[in-house]
Amino acid sequence: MFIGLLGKANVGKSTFFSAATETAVAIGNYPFTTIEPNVGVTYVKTKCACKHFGITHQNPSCLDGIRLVPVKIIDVAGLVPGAHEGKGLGNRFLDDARQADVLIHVVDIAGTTDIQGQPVPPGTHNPMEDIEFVENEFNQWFKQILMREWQKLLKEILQKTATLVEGITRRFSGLGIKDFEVSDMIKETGLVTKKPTDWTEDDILMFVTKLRKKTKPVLIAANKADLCKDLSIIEKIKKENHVVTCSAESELLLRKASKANLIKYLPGDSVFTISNESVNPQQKQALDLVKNVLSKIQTTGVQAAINYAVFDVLKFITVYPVEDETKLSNKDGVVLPDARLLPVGSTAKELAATIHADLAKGFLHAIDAKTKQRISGDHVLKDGDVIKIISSMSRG
Ligand SMILES: Nc1nc2c(ncn2[C@@H]2O[C@H](COP(=O)(O)OP(=O)(O)OP(=O)(O)O)[C@@H](O)[C@H]2O)c(=O)[nH]1
Ligand SMILES: [Mg+2]
Repeated sequence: MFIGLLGKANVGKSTFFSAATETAVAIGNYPFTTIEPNVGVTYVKTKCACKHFGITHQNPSCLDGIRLVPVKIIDVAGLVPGAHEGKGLGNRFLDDARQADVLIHVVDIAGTTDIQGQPVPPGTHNPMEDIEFVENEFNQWFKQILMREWQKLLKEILQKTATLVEGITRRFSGLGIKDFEVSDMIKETGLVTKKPTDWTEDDILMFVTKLRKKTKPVLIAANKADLCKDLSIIEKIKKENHVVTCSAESELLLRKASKANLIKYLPGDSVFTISNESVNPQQKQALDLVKNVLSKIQTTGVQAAINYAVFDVLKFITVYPVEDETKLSNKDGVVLPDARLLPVGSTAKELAATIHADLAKGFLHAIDAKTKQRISGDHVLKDGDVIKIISSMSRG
């Protein structure tokens, strides 16, 4: 599970990253503050399985029944139009984010930066232009991967050393794209009836655009919403995209204040309380500003975006492997020690494989701790399942 941040230069990607991971990174109101990628860990929030059993347990990942599950996140260099031709920092950002399962496209919804990422007065720039050009750069990057190898690929097909599906899949293997996804897309686009030698450049662009949308889904984080005078633009974007309204800067401030024990705040909450008498007037003023932002957009949207990307866009589920289905624990007696994010449709055997290859190899059956029923390897798991794997081979 891997989230990539994507977007125009100077829109707040690193601010989002810093808030989400609680790590300090370079942030600046000018384009190309970030050059080398920042990699970190953030958490999705979900209901812990302890709720189902009505138990309490000591686990730093479970806060009053809310489970925090770690997810890797990467912040990369920003984009400007023409990145695929080398403008700005070029499209190295995509090389850095190519393994991402889902992308959060950070957009300056308040229009405070021009198309090159230079600061301008709020409302001066139309964010719709940014959404369009960033998507276009993303598509062009996909297209280049295929175009630069197209003649070689045609030769392989002619010499029967590879099929069309094999040839395309190999070119996209660095992006984690599977052969069935390529094959499905060739059918879906109708290109299955056209000889590869007859595919035009437009056919290739159409094909990769659809493949990109399917394999690298995007959630738009409508950021800098605190500066946005007319939030109705978000409703328009929602008609064709997954969108979450955000103020990464507000989240960063709340997380820092919470870390400094000035406030009580849980990421994703719509309220916070000042818990420390020693808050100085400047801090109080900053916190009051954030309070105003929350009254306008409910939550800062950072936690909501991470959850939405994993659970709504990717449709992942959370499953709890245990070694003792009665005590719901591992061998050391730790209750619900582990929570795993899996694609919807994952089976008990696939869960075993995420723990250890040997567990899957020697898989005999599994036990659903909620129902105490024995389940087979191809049993499809549900969100919140607590599972014990029985295998003839132990892990490691
Ligand atoms: N008002 C407001 N400002 C924000 C928000 N998020 C980021 N900023 C500001 O926007 C500027 C750019 O932030 P960065 O996080 O460096 O942006 P970036 O997209 O990583 O920029 P590059 O690395 O240059 O592409 C900084 O001045 C941030 O303080 C927000 O939600 N609201
Ligand atoms: Mg940055």
